[in-house]
Amino acid sequence: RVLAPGAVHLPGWLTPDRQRELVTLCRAWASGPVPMRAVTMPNGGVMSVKSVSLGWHWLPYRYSRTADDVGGGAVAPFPDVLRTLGRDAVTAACGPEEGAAYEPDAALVNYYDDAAKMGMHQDREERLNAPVVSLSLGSSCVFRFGNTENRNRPWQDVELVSGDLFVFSGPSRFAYHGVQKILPDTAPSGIGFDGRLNITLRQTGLA
Ligand code: MD3
Ligand code: FE
Repeated sequence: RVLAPGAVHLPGWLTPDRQRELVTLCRAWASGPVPMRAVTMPNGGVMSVKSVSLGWHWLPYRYSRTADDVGGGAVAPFPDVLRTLGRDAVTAACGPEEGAAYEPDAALVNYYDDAAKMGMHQDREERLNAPVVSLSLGSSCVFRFGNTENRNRPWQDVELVSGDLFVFSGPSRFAYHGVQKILPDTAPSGIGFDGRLNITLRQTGLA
């Protein structure tokens, strides 16, 4: 379950009930003040993943309080349910002291259809090295966990399944990572949507 120091995978951490509850919440967040949309990168490329942010609006290489690429409206506040879930997740993966200290203030909800992928990247927009919490819902994927030096080998490919928790902290916080492929028809029955959702929680260090 420990892929590398600070990279902890807890399969099936979310109960089926909790998974369905989060899917319902994602549905509401996806139609909030900032609609779920594909982000356009500075080079003009459009991501195949669709995303919506809570707390802070993620754009390539920065966070803002307003959705500057989609009308400039205010971003929905970071919900208490995710603050509690984040602390429970970090407690489960890292222990109670780290869990109690965790103050996530941004959530990024990513939606993958069966063709979507995410290239190898680092998450460096945050000013702190607090843990990143990742929760997977729906179809499974092949997640590629790389090294902290570059986007090349060595890496480890891990299947992330609906209900899995992954926490990235300490020496793994700035590792390169990506989603290689979605595995069609792997969602648990009754999940209520097609494709894959991933919720990441972050502590930005911004005020
Ligand atoms: C490892 N999302 O939103 S979650 C992202 O499944 C992102 O949607 C992927 O990468 C997804 O930036 C992977 C797992 C993840 C998230 C953040 C990390 C792994 C990480 C930060 C540091 C190291
Ligand atoms: Fe990432």
